[in-house]
Amino acid sequence: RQRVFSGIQPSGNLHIGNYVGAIKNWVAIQERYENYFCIVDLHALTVPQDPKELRRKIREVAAIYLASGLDPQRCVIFRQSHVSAHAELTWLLNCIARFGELSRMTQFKDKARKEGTESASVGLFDYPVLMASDILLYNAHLVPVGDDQRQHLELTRTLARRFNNLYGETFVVPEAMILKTGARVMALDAPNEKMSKSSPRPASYVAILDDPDTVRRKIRRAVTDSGTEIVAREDKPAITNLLDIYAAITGKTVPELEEQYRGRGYGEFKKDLAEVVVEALAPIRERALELLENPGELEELLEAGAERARKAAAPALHAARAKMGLG
Ligand code: AQP
Repeated sequence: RQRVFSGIQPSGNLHIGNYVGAIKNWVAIQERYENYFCIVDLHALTVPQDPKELRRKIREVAAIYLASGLDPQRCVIFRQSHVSAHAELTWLLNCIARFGELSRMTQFKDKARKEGTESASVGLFDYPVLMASDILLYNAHLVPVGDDQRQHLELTRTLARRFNNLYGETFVVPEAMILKTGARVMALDAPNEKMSKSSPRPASYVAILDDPDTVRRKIRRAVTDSGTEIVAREDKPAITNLLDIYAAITGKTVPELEEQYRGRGYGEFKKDLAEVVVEALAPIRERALELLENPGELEELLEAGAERARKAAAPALHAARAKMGLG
C-alpha cells in the first residue's frame, strides 16, 4: 500500500483552514493508504513558544486529530520530537541542501520579515529540510497539504532526487496531494492574507475549538466586498473566500452555491455559512474537549504511535547513513 505522511504544527489555534486544507482530507483518505499523521512539534520551535503552552497545544492537536475522525487503528498518530530519526535525517539532508534554495522559500521570507530577518532562528530557515526529513523517512508517496506547502514539497522532491543521484536510489520521490477547494483559506478580516493559526488577530480565523456563538460572530463580522452579488471573482476576494469555505465544508461546488444564492444578500449568505461551519465543527469540538479531560490516555496513544513510527522510520535513516559513509 502507498504511504501518506502529513502533519500540523502545534503552534496556535487550529482553524478551519487547517481543517479543510488538511485534516478533513486525511480522514477521507485514511482507508486507502498506510498513514502517518504527525504533530510537528519540532517545527513549532522555529518561532518562540512558551513551553507550558506548547505542551498543552500538542495534546490539543492530538485531540483534534482523533475528534475529527482519524482512527489510530488505521493511522500512526505521533509527535515528531519523540522519533529522533527526524532530527538525525535533517542533519544529513542539511549537508546536501543549498543555502540559495532555502533562501528562496517564501514562507521563510514572510515569517522572517515579521520577526526581522537578522533575528529569525536558524531553525526557521531550516524548516523545509526538517519537513523533507519527515516525509522521506517514511518513504511517503503522497503528501496531502494545503496550497501554501507546495513550494516546500517541491524542495522535498529536489532533495530526494539529489540524494538518490549522489548516493544511489534511496528515497521515494513524493507527490503533493492538493485539493481544488479549501486548499488556501484566507483570513476573514483580510482576504489577501492566508488564514494563519499564529495570527495575533483572533477575528482572522475560525478556530476548530471556537464555541458556536464565537463561530457565528466571527463569520457575521467577516469582511465582504463592495456590491451585492455572491460570486467568486478576482475583484471579490472576500466573497470568493467565503464561497470556497462553504464549498469545502459541504462538498457543493462554487457554481452550485452561486446559483443557490443568486439574488440573495450577503447577510443571509453569511448566516447560512455560519450554520454550516457550526454544524461541521460542533461535534469535533465536543469530542476533543472530552478527550482533553483525559490527558493520560492521549499521552499513551501518542507513545504507542511513536513506537510504531520509530520502527517505520529506522530503515530509511539507516540506509541514508550507510550510503553517506557513516555507520
Ligand atoms: N489557510 C489555509 N488554508 C488551507 N490549508 C492551510 N493549512 C494551513 N493554513 C491553511 C494547511 O494546514 C496544514 C498544517 O499547517 P502547518 O501547521 O504546517 O502550518 P502552516 O501552514 O504554517 O499553518 P498556519 O495555520 O499558517 O500556521 P502558522 O501560523 O503557525 O504558520 C498544512 O497542510 C497546511 O497546508
